[in-house]
Amino acid sequence: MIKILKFTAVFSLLIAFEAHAAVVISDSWVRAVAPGQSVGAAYMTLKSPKDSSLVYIETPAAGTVEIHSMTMTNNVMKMRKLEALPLHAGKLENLSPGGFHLMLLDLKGPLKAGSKVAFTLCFKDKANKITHQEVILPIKEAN
Ligand SMILES: [Cu+2]
Repeated sequence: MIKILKFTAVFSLLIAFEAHAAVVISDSWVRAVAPGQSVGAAYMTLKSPKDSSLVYIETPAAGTVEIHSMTMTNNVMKMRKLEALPLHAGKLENLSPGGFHLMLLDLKGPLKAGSKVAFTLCFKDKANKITHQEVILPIKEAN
């Protein structure tokens, strides 16, 4: 079963983590997935105040989350797994359809538009310090 947080829980999570928020996360969403499918994708824009990398992602909605890039070679779409997504200080890094994305593998259930999914993002800075950030992503139909 996918863990769906109610509005009140979302609100208190936002307040609890705001003080530690190092990376600004915006335009974040999860693509709705029909029942029976085991793979999904999540998108967001990340802006880190300092050089760091997105190194690990976790969600109760999926068994594994991978960072993927997507490229077109001879009209063939290719996805590649990245060990980390580098973030440059003050620059927007866009994860969007057709480009970088978070690949959700081994989905625990259908992802229904209108619901929400919690994610934990782990960032590593140049001094190898790891920080975690919680985000709640809305599930939307791709358009
Ligand atoms: Cu992918």
